[in-house]
Amino acid sequence: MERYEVVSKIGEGTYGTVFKAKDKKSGDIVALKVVRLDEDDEGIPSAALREVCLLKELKHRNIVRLNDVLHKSLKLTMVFEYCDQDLKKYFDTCRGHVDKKTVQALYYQLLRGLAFCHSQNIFHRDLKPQNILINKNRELKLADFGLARAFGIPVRSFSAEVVTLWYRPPDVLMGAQIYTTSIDIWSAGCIFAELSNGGKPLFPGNDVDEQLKRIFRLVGTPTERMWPEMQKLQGYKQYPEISPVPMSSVLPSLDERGLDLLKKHLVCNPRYRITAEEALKHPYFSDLDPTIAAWYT
Ligand code: Z3R
Repeated sequence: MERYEVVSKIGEGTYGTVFKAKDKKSGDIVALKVVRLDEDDEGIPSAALREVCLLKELKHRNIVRLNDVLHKSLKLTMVFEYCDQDLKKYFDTCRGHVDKKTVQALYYQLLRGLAFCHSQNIFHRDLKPQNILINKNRELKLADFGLARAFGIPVRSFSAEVVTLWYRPPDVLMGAQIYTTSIDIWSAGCIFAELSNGGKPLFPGNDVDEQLKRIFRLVGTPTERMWPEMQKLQGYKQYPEISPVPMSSVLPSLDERGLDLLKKHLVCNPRYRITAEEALKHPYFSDLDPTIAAWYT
């Protein structure tokens, strides 16, 4: 740790505190994520440590680089590349409007990062604007990938902050235990809608019940025919039958292609949600900025 000089505290994440720091050896600015382990625990479970170390190999332009993992006494420190801001802060600075081309460029990068992780069988499970980072060159990077597998998703963050439900799919809200890449696709769809609405969240629920009601008010209550496994979920409850409303009623600035792409994310039955690979090929991206397309050639 002597190698890093803390510059400032960035914030409290789900698993630990994030600091901006300077690498004294290279002069580089980095982000340190410090996970403090419980005094009464034995230390870091070896499975968690192994998982985190595996993430060092997850190298992609749209994934925040994990350069190093340091484990000393009761602290686990992850050394990440530094990015200037997260998507939440970005929304605060853009005062309710993100232009169409920026929405497209950012969402394309988000899907690229997601497709890469999913191809490696790594899920995020807790994708939200606070763990989506943007650097000076308008490059988008996903943070905290794979950490849910290492540490689990807590109900409260370590700093007692309530974990948000806004980006959770209906299957997870109803207690589904089988996790697949489709979880991240639902969350990504919510973020795509939020980007298109200049930072206004799509489903800002305060508890599980309100969260599900907000979802069904837009996409309609799923029927048994659409999602036969729903009633077997441990948290299943019957909700009033509501018909879907057109997505355009809540997303006035998204064009037809964008609305079609979003609709393919927000499917209650996880089996029928679009994949990140498929989403990247959707006609919504047919007029993507060639500079961004060229990053991947
Ligand atoms: C790695 C993991 C989590 C985070 C990293 C890097 N950088 C973060 S969060 C960050 C957040 C801001 S600036 C950098 S903020 O000031 O926009 N909240």
